Amino acid sequence: MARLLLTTVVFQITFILFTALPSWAKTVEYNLTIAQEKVNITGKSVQAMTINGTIPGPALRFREGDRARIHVKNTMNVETSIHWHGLLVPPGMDGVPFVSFPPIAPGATFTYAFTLRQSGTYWYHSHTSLQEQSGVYGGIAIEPRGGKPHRGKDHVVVLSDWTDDDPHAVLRTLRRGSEWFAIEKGSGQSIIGAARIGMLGDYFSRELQRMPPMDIADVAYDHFLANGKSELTIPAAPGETVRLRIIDGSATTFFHLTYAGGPLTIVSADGQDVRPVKIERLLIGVAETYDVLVTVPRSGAFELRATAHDASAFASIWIGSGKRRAAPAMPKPNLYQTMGGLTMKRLFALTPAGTMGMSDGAVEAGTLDKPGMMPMHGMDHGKDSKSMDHSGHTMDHGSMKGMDHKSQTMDHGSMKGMEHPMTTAGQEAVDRNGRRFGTRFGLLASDVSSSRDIAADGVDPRRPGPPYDKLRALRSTALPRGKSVREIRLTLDGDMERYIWLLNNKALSETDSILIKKGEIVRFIMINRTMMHHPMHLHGHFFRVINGQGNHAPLKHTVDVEPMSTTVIEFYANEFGDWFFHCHLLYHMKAGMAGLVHYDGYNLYPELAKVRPQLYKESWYVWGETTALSNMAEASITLSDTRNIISLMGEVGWEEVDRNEWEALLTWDRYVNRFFTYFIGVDVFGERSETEDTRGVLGFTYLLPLNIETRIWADDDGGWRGGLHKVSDLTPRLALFGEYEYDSHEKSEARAGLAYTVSKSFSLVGQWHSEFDWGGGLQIRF
Ligand SMILES: [Cu+2]
Repeated sequence: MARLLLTTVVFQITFILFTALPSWAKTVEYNLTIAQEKVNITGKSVQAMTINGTIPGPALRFREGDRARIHVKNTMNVETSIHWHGLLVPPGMDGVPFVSFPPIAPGATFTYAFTLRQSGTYWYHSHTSLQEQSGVYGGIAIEPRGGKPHRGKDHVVVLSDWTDDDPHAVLRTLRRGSEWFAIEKGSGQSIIGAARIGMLGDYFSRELQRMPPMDIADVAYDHFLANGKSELTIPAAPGETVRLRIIDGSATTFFHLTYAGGPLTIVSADGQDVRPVKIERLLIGVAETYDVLVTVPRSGAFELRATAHDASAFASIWIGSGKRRAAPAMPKPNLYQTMGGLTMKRLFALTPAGTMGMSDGAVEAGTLDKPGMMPMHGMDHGKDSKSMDHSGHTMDHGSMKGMDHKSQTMDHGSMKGMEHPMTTAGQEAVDRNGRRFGTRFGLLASDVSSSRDIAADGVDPRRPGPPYDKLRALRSTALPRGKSVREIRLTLDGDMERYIWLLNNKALSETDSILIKKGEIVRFIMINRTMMHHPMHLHGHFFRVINGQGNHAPLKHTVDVEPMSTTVIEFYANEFGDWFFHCHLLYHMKAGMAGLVHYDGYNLYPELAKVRPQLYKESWYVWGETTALSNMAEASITLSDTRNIISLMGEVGWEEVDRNEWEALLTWDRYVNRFFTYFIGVDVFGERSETEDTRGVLGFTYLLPLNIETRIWADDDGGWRGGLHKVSDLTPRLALFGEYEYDSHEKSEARAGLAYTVSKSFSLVGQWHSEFDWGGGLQIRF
């Protein structure tokens, strides 16, 4: 009773503080105007989106306790929004279209008003479509109440990634499964590339396990930026220590930070002070912020280098002036690294949408509790395989045994199967600019993934994972006792080739809300079953990251869930409302890796309720290709969303046959997972202008070990067809392909050939066909 009374009193005081506007609190106003305009970042003028005419927008400065009034004016011809990333605001001020409010219409102005309940480094960005990639982001710095102001001695540094391409074109390129970005940034994997560094065994082991080639970043960028520039200078005198408020405002890029003048001292993470910790290499995830102290040891300009996670390029922040001293270069990631041995179970493990051979049965919190890439030996025994509850997600077992230590073990040393020779010799130069390989046509010119200076992520200390185990909150972050605990298990799933990204195997469009109740402790157990990092962000809350620091677990708003690992977070549910929860890789979020956290009993005002369904709208993507050869021609067009793939394919051949033979196939596939789809369709074929037959077909596709695609169908004439298809990359640009098809009505058909990728849209193709003989020509993709 006494505790209850005390709690009430504390809440009352807090309430008064935040609502009564004490005399020292002031109102701080900003006007932000979002506009479409041309910018020139790479030497080429392209359409972008700016805030008050710049990218990034202005850094907003406040003091804790201030009242913010921010007028956001939309001068564009599309809707927009601004979300205050990491700020504790009322649900209506959070700025997520259809979740917190209806979007800001073209020509409209929306005024955000909220009291700053916190201090620290945060940022803001558009939460509409892909606008963040176009430039709609900026930094926020909030001085602590009563504390000494940092102003003048601190610098907001917003890191970001830049592409001259329209972000929608970027996403379409990803959705069609194009390997172009990998070629452009040099991360394409190939048989000859693997052989070059003696990792053919790993290459085929991966193929055998039906895994796609791993990559660390999805998109090839033109530039990486610090406050909108690839080189930034921060003044500092010799011996001076400066505080950098580093914000990763990228759409998809993690950065490794290295400093020429010694270690970095982390003093704050995601705006929350932590016990100062010195670190040589800091991996900052998308949407995270770190305040770091750097000292200029003597006269000169010392480089703080922000190298993109895939080591494709970097941005430089020069601290001080005079002679330039470069920061240590990052080795490239070893992408050929596979994990663990082969078992029959792993060969055929059917994961719902995972790119890895981990079955649902093996998904137990704890079995994967190692950060970074880990051997998968532990995943094979699907002992006590409870099938996952896909419907409700909620698991109300108050038993939390083992929770507090399982996810703490960060045993980087014990990773078997990772001891591949790693050459440390000859650091190969990394350019400051991205995309260096799009125009290099040498056989292996673009193959830096098999360069000499490579290191395994999270295992080699030169490429560390995020520093979470070292973060310790200054004050206890223990949650109130005696509350009921709700455990919510979330698998992070994806299909790299179709580029769909899911939570609990569902895209946002397919989900119900994640239901929680005010006053309970909510624990998210996030199990990443993909080979990519996912920086998961919960709006409206800080959560504790269970990291081995007990009561001093750090508070964060965004946490990287590393490939094939589990991360546990927990928070006291005390921010009544609806809040977005999603992967902060922009294209992952857009592709479906998001959910809505709903407080039981929270009601929407009618205007918002009316537009809420738009949150769940699916996007369709369309692409096509046509191949014109000397002996035959082919064309296809594909229309697809998360679960549907509608495609029309046609081919016609004229060599070695008396009359032109043609076939057209229209199919509608339902995607179940990366390994299995089923379809219905119509197959029409004939000679010249005559149709020989039209058959209805019903069938499925299945992915075999070695990534061999099979397709089997039955037709309404009582026959069937079965085919095998395989593509192997000899070099990143040169692919060998083969196909064999058996048809019960007629003879079988086979083809094989080589395709050389010239650019994003063109390939040279030479192929042999069992009916139409040899031919060569061009493929065009659109
Ligand atoms: Cu993601």
